[in-house]
Amino acid sequence: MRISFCCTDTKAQPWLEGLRAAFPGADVAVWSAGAAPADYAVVWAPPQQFIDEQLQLKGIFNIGAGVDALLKLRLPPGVPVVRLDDAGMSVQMAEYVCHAVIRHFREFDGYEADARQGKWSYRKPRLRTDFPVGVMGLGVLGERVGRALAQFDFPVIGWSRSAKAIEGVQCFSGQAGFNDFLAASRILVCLLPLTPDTDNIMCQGTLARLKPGGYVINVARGSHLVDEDLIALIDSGHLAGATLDVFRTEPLPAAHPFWTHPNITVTPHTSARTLREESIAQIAGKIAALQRGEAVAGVVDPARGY
Ligand code: NDP
Ligand code: OXD
Repeated sequence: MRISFCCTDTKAQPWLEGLRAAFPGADVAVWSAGAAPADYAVVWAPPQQFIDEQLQLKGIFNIGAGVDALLKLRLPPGVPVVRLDDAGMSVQMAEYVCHAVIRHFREFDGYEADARQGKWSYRKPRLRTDFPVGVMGLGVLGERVGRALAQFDFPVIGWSRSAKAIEGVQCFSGQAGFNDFLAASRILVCLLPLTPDTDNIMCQGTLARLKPGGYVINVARGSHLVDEDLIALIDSGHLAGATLDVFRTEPLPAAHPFWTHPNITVTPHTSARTLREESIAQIAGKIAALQRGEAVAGVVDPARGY
């Protein structure tokens, strides 16, 4: 068996060692142009040439949960594209989103600013019933985030393509449920995959429907959000601010207004990192299952785009 590793911006050696340990007899190598075609590809943002050279692939494993970049390539028909299915990301995402929600709700940003000035002053406690949190996308990550927020007694509302029943989360689905979902939300968390249906989904028309004093947390993809619309709605006072982890251009360009906006918190696409050991174990388990002719979880449907 031959496994080819082609991951942009990733230190290859530990991945190669992990995969070799899982498959001692296999030829596991970093791809170079013209190398022998592989049976399995382990990828992140590979060039089209890599895909074009793979004439006998049995599976393509993406070392992230989002496959939007991968699906832009011409992929061989019929070869399963498999994304990471949690692999340690959902707990990180729950930490990040709960932190952002609680920091905003409890005004810890304000207390941090006060402390920097040596100022001892209390703010009036706020009611969490006034801060319903809407989670767009109730998949592997969104469901975990919704459940975690419910543990802190926030009213949690969720929205997905298909109907769901999640304890502690009031679920809406499809286009028919979208406006009611938005109208019920004050804090909006985006955990959707980036597809033609979800591109630019957070724009003036949708963000303006959030309850007054709304707050946006984008941890999915930068292209879900229309940057200028967010800034205009914050500056007009309809939205209180945003915590953003993902951007249309990454790294976020130095001159981008998000960096300096007082009500926007920026983090460098770090809300849920790929954890190498857990990911290698998951991918190796799935390669072994495919070799045995078994089905695996996390196979992407190219028609849906996720
Ligand atoms: P899943 O595929 O498990 O979940 C996607 C969810 O979105 C599902 O609930 C799905 O609905 C819903 N959805 C998809 N399209 C629509 C639509 N048109 N309308 C309404 N709901 C829709 O993905 P994950 O939870 O694993 O990951 C979500 C995204 O998070 C990834 O695609 C990636 O972009 C991003 N991500 C970001 C990271 C970061 O560090 N910032 C790290 C990891 C992931 P249904 O359940 O009905 O199919
Ligand atoms: C992912 C990501 O999709 O890191 O896994 O954004």
